[in-house]
Amino acid sequence: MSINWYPGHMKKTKDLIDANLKLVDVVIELLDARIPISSRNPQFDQLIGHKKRVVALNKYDLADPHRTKLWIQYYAKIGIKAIPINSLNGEGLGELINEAKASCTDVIEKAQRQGRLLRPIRAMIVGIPNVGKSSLINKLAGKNAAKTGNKPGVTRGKQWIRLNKEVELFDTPGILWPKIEEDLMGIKLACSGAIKDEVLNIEDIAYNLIVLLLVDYRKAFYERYKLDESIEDVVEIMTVIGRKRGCLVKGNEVDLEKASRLIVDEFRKGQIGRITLEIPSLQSALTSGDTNETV
Ligand SMILES: Nc1nc2c(ncn2[C@@H]2O[C@H](COP(=O)(O)OP(=O)(O)OP(=O)(O)O)[C@@H](O)[C@H]2O)c(=O)[nH]1
Ligand SMILES: [Mg+2]
Repeated sequence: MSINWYPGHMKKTKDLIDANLKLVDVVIELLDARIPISSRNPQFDQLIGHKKRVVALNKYDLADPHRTKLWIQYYAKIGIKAIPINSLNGEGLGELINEAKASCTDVIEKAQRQGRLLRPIRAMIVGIPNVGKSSLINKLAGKNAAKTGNKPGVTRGKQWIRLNKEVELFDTPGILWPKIEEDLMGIKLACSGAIKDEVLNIEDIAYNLIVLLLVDYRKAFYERYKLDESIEDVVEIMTVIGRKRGCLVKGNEVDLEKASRLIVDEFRKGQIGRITLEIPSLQSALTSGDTNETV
Protein backbone atom coordinates (compact mmCIF):
# COMPACT_ATOMS: atom_id res chain seq x y z
CA MET A 1 0.00 0.00 0.00
CA SER A 2 1.44 3.34 -1.00
CA ILE A 3 -0.88 6.13 0.00
CA ASN A 4 -0.53 8.97 -2.42
CA TRP A 5 -2.82 11.29 -0.64
CA TYR A 6 -1.90 14.91 -0.45
CA PRO A 7 -4.89 17.15 -0.95
CA GLY A 8 -4.34 20.71 -2.07
CA HIS A 9 -5.03 22.13 1.36
CA MET A 10 -1.98 20.33 2.76
CA LYS A 11 0.31 22.19 0.38
CA LYS A 12 -1.47 25.39 1.42
CA THR A 13 -0.86 24.53 5.07
CA LYS A 14 2.81 24.00 4.42
CA ASP A 15 2.97 27.47 2.90
CA LEU A 16 0.92 28.84 5.81
CA ILE A 17 3.36 27.37 8.35
CA ASP A 18 6.29 28.65 6.35
CA ALA A 19 4.87 32.16 6.08
CA ASN A 20 3.99 32.44 9.77
CA LEU A 21 7.06 30.81 11.22
CA LYS A 22 8.90 34.11 11.53
CA LEU A 23 6.21 35.29 13.94
CA VAL A 24 6.64 32.41 16.37
CA ASP A 25 9.13 31.84 19.16
CA VAL A 26 8.73 28.12 19.59
CA VAL A 27 7.15 25.22 17.72
CA ILE A 28 5.24 22.58 19.63
CA GLU A 29 5.44 19.39 17.61
CA LEU A 30 2.57 17.13 18.53
CA LEU A 31 3.21 13.42 18.02
CA ASP A 32 0.80 10.56 18.56
CA ALA A 33 2.17 8.69 21.58
CA ARG A 34 0.97 5.40 20.04
CA ILE A 35 3.10 5.87 16.91
CA PRO A 36 5.93 8.31 17.68
CA ILE A 37 7.86 7.37 14.52
CA SER A 38 5.07 7.28 11.96
CA SER A 39 3.42 10.45 13.28
CA ARG A 40 6.58 12.51 12.72
CA ASN A 41 6.17 14.38 9.49
CA PRO A 42 9.64 14.19 7.92
CA GLN A 43 8.98 17.51 6.20
CA PHE A 44 8.76 19.38 9.49
CA ASP A 45 12.51 19.27 10.16
CA GLN A 46 13.19 21.20 6.99
CA LEU A 47 10.16 23.42 7.41
CA ILE A 48 10.86 24.34 11.02
CA GLY A 49 14.61 24.63 10.58
CA HIS A 50 16.36 25.98 13.65
CA LYS A 51 13.28 27.21 15.49
CA LYS A 52 13.11 26.05 19.06
CA ARG A 53 11.04 22.94 19.38
CA VAL A 54 9.24 21.09 22.13
CA VAL A 55 7.88 17.60 21.49
CA ALA A 56 4.59 16.50 23.03
CA LEU A 57 3.42 12.88 22.96
CA ASN A 58 -0.33 13.31 22.81
CA LYS A 59 -3.04 10.74 23.53
CA TYR A 60 -0.86 9.38 26.31
CA ASP A 61 -4.04 7.96 27.83
CA LEU A 62 -4.23 5.56 24.85
CA ALA A 63 -0.51 4.72 24.78
CA ASP A 64 1.53 2.11 26.62
CA PRO A 65 3.07 3.92 29.65
CA HIS A 66 6.18 1.72 29.66
CA ARG A 67 6.92 2.38 26.00
CA THR A 68 6.24 6.08 26.46
CA LYS A 69 8.99 6.10 29.07
CA LEU A 70 11.36 4.63 26.49
CA TRP A 71 10.44 7.43 24.12
CA ILE A 72 11.04 10.10 26.74
CA GLN A 73 14.46 8.58 27.41
CA TYR A 74 15.20 8.42 23.72
CA TYR A 75 14.37 12.08 23.18
CA ALA A 76 16.33 13.06 26.29
CA LYS A 77 19.36 11.36 24.76
CA ILE A 78 19.14 13.53 21.69
CA GLY A 79 18.66 16.64 23.78
CA ILE A 80 14.92 17.12 23.27
CA LYS A 81 12.43 17.18 26.08
CA ALA A 82 9.41 15.05 25.13
CA ILE A 83 6.37 15.45 27.31
CA PRO A 84 3.53 12.93 27.48
CA ILE A 85 0.20 14.73 27.46
CA ASN A 86 -3.51 14.11 27.41
CA SER A 87 -5.27 16.98 25.67
CA LEU A 88 -8.67 15.88 26.89
CA ASN A 89 -8.05 15.88 30.63
CA GLY A 90 -5.10 18.28 30.66
CA GLU A 91 -2.47 15.90 32.00
CA GLY A 92 1.04 17.18 31.22
CA LEU A 93 -0.12 20.49 29.77
CA GLY A 94 1.34 22.59 32.59
CA GLU A 95 4.71 21.01 32.02
CA LEU A 96 4.42 21.52 28.28
CA ILE A 97 3.71 25.22 28.56
CA ASN A 98 6.46 25.69 31.13
CA GLU A 99 8.86 23.99 28.77
CA ALA A 100 7.73 26.14 25.86
CA LYS A 101 8.20 29.28 27.98
CA ALA A 102 11.58 28.08 29.26
CA SER A 103 12.78 27.66 25.69
CA CYS A 104 12.04 31.35 25.07
CA THR A 105 14.28 32.87 27.73
CA ASP A 106 16.14 34.77 25.00
CA VAL A 107 12.94 36.63 24.04
CA ILE A 108 12.23 37.42 27.66
CA GLU A 109 15.78 38.58 28.37
CA LYS A 110 15.87 40.74 25.26
CA ALA A 111 12.67 42.51 26.30
CA GLN A 112 14.07 43.05 29.77
CA ARG A 113 17.37 44.40 28.40
CA GLN A 114 15.53 46.83 26.18
CA GLY A 115 13.20 47.84 29.00
CA ARG A 116 10.22 46.78 26.90
CA LEU A 117 7.04 45.27 28.17
CA LEU A 118 7.21 41.54 27.51
CA ARG A 119 4.92 40.50 24.70
CA PRO A 120 3.27 37.05 24.89
CA ILE A 121 5.38 34.08 23.84
CA ARG A 122 4.09 32.80 20.51
CA ALA A 123 3.90 29.05 20.02
CA MET A 124 2.89 27.28 16.83
CA ILE A 125 1.33 23.83 17.15
CA VAL A 126 2.13 21.45 14.30
CA GLY A 127 1.31 17.80 13.71
CA ILE A 128 -0.33 15.28 11.45
CA PRO A 129 -4.12 15.31 10.97
CA ASN A 130 -6.25 14.22 13.94
CA VAL A 131 -3.33 14.12 16.39
CA GLY A 132 -5.13 16.54 18.72
CA LYS A 133 -3.73 20.02 17.95
CA SER A 134 -7.04 21.85 18.30
CA SER A 135 -7.99 19.80 21.38
CA LEU A 136 -4.71 20.81 23.00
CA ILE A 137 -5.39 24.47 22.30
CA ASN A 138 -8.95 24.22 23.64
CA LYS A 139 -7.84 22.54 26.82
CA LEU A 140 -5.15 25.15 27.35
CA ALA A 141 -7.50 28.01 26.56
CA GLY A 142 -10.21 26.53 28.78
CA LYS A 143 -12.83 26.95 26.10
CA ASN A 144 -13.76 25.79 22.64
CA ALA A 145 -11.55 28.23 20.84
CA ALA A 146 -10.67 25.81 18.05
CA LYS A 147 -12.88 23.36 16.20
CA THR A 148 -12.11 19.67 16.83
CA GLY A 149 -13.42 16.35 15.51
CA ASN A 150 -12.70 12.63 15.48
CA LYS A 151 -11.73 12.65 11.84
CA PRO A 152 -8.74 14.15 10.04
CA GLY A 153 -8.91 17.51 8.28
CA VAL A 154 -11.04 19.45 10.76
CA THR A 155 -8.92 22.60 11.06
CA ARG A 156 -8.63 24.49 7.79
CA GLY A 157 -7.49 28.10 8.06
CA LYS A 158 -4.98 29.54 10.49
CA GLN A 159 -6.01 30.56 13.96
CA TRP A 160 -4.21 32.56 16.62
CA ILE A 161 -5.55 31.96 20.10
CA ARG A 162 -4.55 34.03 23.08
CA LEU A 163 -4.10 31.84 26.13
CA ASN A 164 -3.30 34.58 28.60
CA LYS A 165 -1.05 37.59 28.68
CA GLU A 166 2.00 35.34 28.60
CA VAL A 167 1.25 32.93 25.77
CA GLU A 168 -0.35 32.98 22.31
CA LEU A 169 -0.92 29.81 20.32
CA PHE A 170 -1.19 29.28 16.61
CA ASP A 171 -3.32 26.31 15.51
CA THR A 172 -2.51 24.78 12.12
CA PRO A 173 -4.31 22.22 9.96
CA GLY A 174 -2.73 18.77 10.09
CA ILE A 175 -0.48 17.74 7.26
CA LEU A 176 0.91 14.51 5.98
CA TRP A 177 3.63 14.26 3.38
CA PRO A 178 3.12 13.73 -0.35
CA LYS A 179 4.05 10.08 -0.57
CA ILE A 180 3.87 7.77 2.40
CA GLU A 181 6.22 5.14 1.10
CA GLU A 182 6.51 2.56 3.76
CA ASP A 183 3.56 0.19 3.92
CA LEU A 184 3.64 -0.24 7.63
CA MET A 185 3.81 3.48 8.22
CA GLY A 186 0.66 4.04 6.17
CA ILE A 187 -1.12 1.34 8.13
CA LYS A 188 -0.14 2.81 11.48
CA LEU A 189 -1.18 6.29 10.36
CA ALA A 190 -4.51 4.89 9.23
CA CYS A 191 -4.96 3.12 12.58
CA SER A 192 -4.29 6.38 14.41
CA GLY A 193 -7.01 8.15 12.42
CA ALA A 194 -4.68 10.47 10.50
CA ILE A 195 -5.91 9.36 7.09
CA LYS A 196 -9.49 9.72 5.93
CA ASP A 197 -11.23 6.35 6.24
CA GLU A 198 -12.79 6.93 2.83
CA VAL A 199 -9.46 6.43 1.04
CA LEU A 200 -8.53 3.31 2.99
CA ASN A 201 -9.19 -0.34 2.54
CA ILE A 202 -10.42 -0.94 6.06
CA GLU A 203 -10.05 -4.72 5.82
CA ASP A 204 -6.37 -4.35 4.95
CA ILE A 205 -5.91 -1.96 7.84
CA ALA A 206 -7.64 -4.22 10.36
CA TYR A 207 -5.75 -7.27 9.11
CA ASN A 208 -2.40 -5.56 9.51
CA LEU A 209 -3.34 -4.00 12.82
CA ILE A 210 -4.12 -7.46 14.19
CA VAL A 211 -0.79 -8.78 12.88
CA LEU A 212 0.95 -5.93 14.76
CA LEU A 213 -1.06 -6.44 17.93
CA LEU A 214 -0.38 -10.17 18.02
CA VAL A 215 3.33 -9.48 18.27
CA ASP A 216 3.32 -7.47 21.50
CA TYR A 217 -0.24 -7.23 22.78
CA ARG A 218 -1.49 -10.73 22.11
CA LYS A 219 -2.85 -11.31 25.61
CA ALA A 220 -4.81 -8.06 25.71
CA PHE A 221 -6.19 -8.72 22.23
CA TYR A 222 -7.34 -12.26 22.97
CA GLU A 223 -8.88 -11.13 26.24
CA ARG A 224 -10.74 -8.23 24.66
CA TYR A 225 -12.46 -10.49 22.13
CA LYS A 226 -12.54 -13.59 24.34
CA LEU A 227 -10.80 -15.57 21.63
CA ASP A 228 -9.89 -19.19 21.92
CA GLU A 229 -6.10 -19.59 22.14
CA SER A 230 -6.24 -22.21 19.37
CA ILE A 231 -7.25 -19.61 16.77
CA GLU A 232 -4.16 -18.28 15.03
CA ASP A 233 -5.15 -17.33 11.50
CA VAL A 234 -5.81 -13.60 11.18
CA VAL A 235 -8.76 -13.88 8.78
CA GLU A 236 -10.27 -16.49 11.09
CA ILE A 237 -9.75 -14.12 14.02
CA MET A 238 -11.56 -11.36 12.10
CA THR A 239 -14.37 -13.74 11.22
CA VAL A 240 -14.81 -14.96 14.80
CA ILE A 241 -14.88 -11.39 16.11
CA GLY A 242 -17.41 -10.42 13.43
CA ARG A 243 -19.67 -13.28 14.40
CA LYS A 244 -19.40 -12.59 18.13
CA ARG A 245 -20.20 -8.92 17.60
CA GLY A 246 -23.06 -9.44 15.18
CA CYS A 247 -21.32 -8.03 12.10
CA LEU A 248 -23.37 -10.12 9.71
CA VAL A 249 -24.86 -9.90 6.25
CA LYS A 250 -27.74 -11.83 4.71
CA GLY A 251 -27.44 -15.57 5.15
CA ASN A 252 -25.66 -15.15 8.48
CA GLU A 253 -22.32 -14.59 6.75
CA VAL A 254 -19.79 -12.43 8.54
CA ASP A 255 -19.43 -8.91 7.16
CA LEU A 256 -15.66 -8.59 7.23
CA GLU A 257 -15.74 -4.91 6.40
CA LYS A 258 -17.98 -4.16 9.36
CA ALA A 259 -15.87 -6.36 11.64
CA SER A 260 -12.75 -4.56 10.43
CA ARG A 261 -14.25 -1.17 11.18
CA LEU A 262 -15.20 -2.34 14.66
CA ILE A 263 -11.68 -3.58 15.45
CA VAL A 264 -9.99 -0.42 14.15
CA ASP A 265 -12.50 1.74 16.03
CA GLU A 266 -11.91 -0.10 19.27
CA PHE A 267 -8.18 0.28 18.84
CA ARG A 268 -8.63 4.02 18.28
CA LYS A 269 -10.70 4.35 21.42
CA GLY A 270 -8.18 2.43 23.52
CA GLN A 271 -10.63 -0.37 24.19
CA ILE A 272 -8.10 -3.09 23.37
CA GLY A 273 -5.73 -1.55 25.90
CA ARG A 274 -3.07 1.13 26.14
CA ILE A 275 -1.00 0.33 23.09
CA THR A 276 2.11 1.79 21.48
CA LEU A 277 2.99 0.29 18.13
CA GLU A 278 6.54 1.65 17.93
CA ILE A 279 9.56 1.59 20.18
CA PRO A 280 12.81 3.51 19.76
CA SER A 281 15.01 1.26 17.68
CA LEU A 282 18.70 0.68 17.37
CA GLN A 283 18.47 2.70 14.18
CA SER A 284 17.00 5.72 15.95
CA ALA A 285 19.68 5.38 18.64
CA LEU A 286 22.31 5.34 15.90
CA THR A 287 21.02 8.51 14.32
CA SER A 288 21.30 10.12 17.74
CA GLY A 289 24.98 9.18 17.81
CA ASP A 290 24.51 6.50 20.43
CA THR A 291 25.85 3.16 19.25
CA ASN A 292 25.91 1.26 22.50
CA GLU A 293 22.39 0.30 23.23
CA THR A 294 18.84 0.27 22.17
CA VAL A 295 16.91 2.77 24.20
N1 LIG B 1 -8.02 9.85 23.95
C1 LIG B 1 -7.60 11.03 23.54
N2 LIG B 1 -8.20 11.61 22.48
C2 LIG B 1 -7.74 12.81 22.09
C3 LIG B 1 -6.68 13.49 22.75
N3 LIG B 1 -6.45 14.66 22.12
C4 LIG B 1 -7.36 14.73 21.12
N4 LIG B 1 -8.14 13.64 21.10
C5 LIG B 1 -9.22 13.32 20.12
O1 LIG B 1 -8.64 13.25 18.83
C6 LIG B 1 -9.55 13.71 17.83
C7 LIG B 1 -8.89 14.78 16.97
O2 LIG B 1 -8.70 15.96 17.72
P1 LIG B 1 -8.46 17.39 17.05
O3 LIG B 1 -8.04 18.29 18.16
O4 LIG B 1 -9.57 17.81 16.18
O5 LIG B 1 -7.19 17.06 16.14
P2 LIG B 1 -6.38 18.04 15.16
O6 LIG B 1 -4.94 17.65 15.27
O7 LIG B 1 -6.72 19.46 15.45
O8 LIG B 1 -6.95 17.57 13.75
P3 LIG B 1 -6.95 18.36 12.33
O9 LIG B 1 -7.42 19.76 12.58
O10 LIG B 1 -7.93 17.56 11.54
O11 LIG B 1 -5.57 18.27 11.80
C8 LIG B 1 -10.79 14.21 18.60
O12 LIG B 1 -11.75 13.18 18.56
C9 LIG B 1 -10.27 14.42 20.01
O13 LIG B 1 -11.27 14.26 21.00
C10 LIG B 1 -6.05 12.82 23.86
O14 LIG B 1 -5.09 13.30 24.49
N5 LIG B 1 -6.57 11.61 24.19
MG1 LIG C 1 -7.50 20.87 14.24
